[in-house]
Parts: sequence; structure tokens; C-alpha cells
Amino acid sequence: MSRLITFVAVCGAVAVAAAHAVAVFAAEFEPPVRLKGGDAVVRVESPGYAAPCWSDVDGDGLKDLLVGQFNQGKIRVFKNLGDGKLAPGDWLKAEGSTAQVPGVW
Ligand SMILES: [Ca+2]
Repeated sequence: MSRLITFVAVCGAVAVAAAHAVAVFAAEFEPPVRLKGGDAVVRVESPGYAAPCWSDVDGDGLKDLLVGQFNQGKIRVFKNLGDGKLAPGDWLKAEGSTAQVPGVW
């Protein structure tokens, strides 16, 4: 009987902790925002694996949006114009050519 009580107590504690964790994480997210590069919505290409991230590619102090592309290993850069605006995307260039990251598969 004491094992059953211990099991129920542990399950209850886990449930409370999980509910608390959900409440904490839910409070940390803002509503989703659809980003635009120029007038077009920023999209990822099939099959996904875009791994978007922010980095100041051009060194102007504003983090630009980088969105990867799986099939050919290219990265689209959306220059940050400030005030929450992004320029239309353009492929990342290296030495005048479109840069490509070799795939791992
Ligand atoms: Ca920048």
C-alpha cells in the first residue's frame, strides 16, 4: 500500500511540475509574426531544414535574417532595414558567386 501511495505522490509531483513547466514556457512566447522580405512573405523551400537565424552579415549593426535552403545548400539573406523591415531576400555571395554549403547527406 505504501508503494502505491509513493507512486501516486510521485506521479502527482511530476504532473504539477509538468503543468508548471508548460505555464512557464507558454508565458515566454510572443504571438507568431509572419516576416516579410520587401512585400513578400519569407518562405522556406521544401523539404525544409531551413534553420533560419539572425546575424549581422553586412556589419551595419543590424542583424539580418538568414534562411538556408537544403537542396543546393544556398542561404538567402534578408537585409535588416531597421524599424522591423527586411529587404527582399538575395542569395549569400562569396567572391562574386552564390555561396553553397555542401550537403551532409
Ligand atoms: Ca546587417
